[in-house]
Amino acid sequence: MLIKRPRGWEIAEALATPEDVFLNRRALIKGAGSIAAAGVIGAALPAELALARADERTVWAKYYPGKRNPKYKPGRPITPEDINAAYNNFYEFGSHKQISRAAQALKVRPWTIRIDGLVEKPFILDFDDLLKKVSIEERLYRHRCVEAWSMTVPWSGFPMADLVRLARPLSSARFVRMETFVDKKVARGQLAHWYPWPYVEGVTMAEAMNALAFMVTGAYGKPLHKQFGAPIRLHLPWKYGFKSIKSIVRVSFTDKRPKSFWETVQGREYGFWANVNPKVPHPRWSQATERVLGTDERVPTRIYNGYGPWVAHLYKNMKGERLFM
Ligand SMILES: Nc1nc2c(c(=O)[nH]1)N[C@H]1C(S)=C(S)[C@@H](COP(=O)(O)O)O[C@H]1N2
Ligand SMILES: [Mo]
Repeated sequence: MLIKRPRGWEIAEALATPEDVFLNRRALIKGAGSIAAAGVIGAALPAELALARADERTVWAKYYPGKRNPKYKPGRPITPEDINAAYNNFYEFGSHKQISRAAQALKVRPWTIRIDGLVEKPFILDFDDLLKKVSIEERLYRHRCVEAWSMTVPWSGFPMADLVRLARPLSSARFVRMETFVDKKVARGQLAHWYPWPYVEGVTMAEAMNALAFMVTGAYGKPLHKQFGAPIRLHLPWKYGFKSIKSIVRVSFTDKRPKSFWETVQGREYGFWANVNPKVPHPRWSQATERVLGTDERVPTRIYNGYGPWVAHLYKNMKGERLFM
């Protein structure tokens, strides 16, 4: 019999509390009551069923798989699609990982993105048109959730810098603020009134223009699964996963630093920068190691999730900022 003893750098899984546990406890104390109504329980869904509507699949299928960009070598095996597609954070559909079935209620076509704020001229961007204006490529990226688990995904998409150029921001724009859809009828998790819907995230213009910042429209060689944030989500591989906002409907340019969803919920624990750093623990657990999704391995976490050569320069001379929360 093999008895596994944790080594020094291993942490008990229970120490990494899922983001909701603490909050639901708090909501209970506040007397919010019907949490069950918000937590839509869905069974895991086979990946091939993930695109429920035929038109959504066929119209976009021709863009995938994008040509693989060999610059981004993850150094780890790709997380199996069926595992990844059944283990998601998407609070709009419930505050647990098994939201894949519930997320199939999301209608992703037609889909529009409002571009506004400090731009030459605000406009509505239709997602089908957007796909025609960009060039889709595939990148293998590591993703590190703040809850200390990680995955490796073959995303398809295009650089965020291309979206910024299409938006034609004014020189006064300093930040990009993004929003997820709100539809309580579709996304039952949004009935949880103690969360500050819509989900909001933001980055600086320099971060948005960085080569790594990737607008994701596909995964595993197909149009994006709904549970991954279809039809378009962000991925910032050097930051904790919560920065990578899903199902984006609005992109605004602003001179004020946006306050993100998790910062609003719990500013002591989730900051604006949220760069990965194994040496800066979350107030309630260590960030030193991560559980690799689909394996029983724990591996050491790396600063900037191993993407320092691309991004560390962005944070030089930013003393006094909480860069790693
Ligand atoms: N709109 C929205 N975006 C979101 C989230 C969310 O709950 N809602 N969760 C974030 C978190 S915490 C993580 S780890 C990733 C998870 O992405 P995945 O489900 O594709 O693994 O999405 C991020 N983007
Ligand atoms: Mo996360």
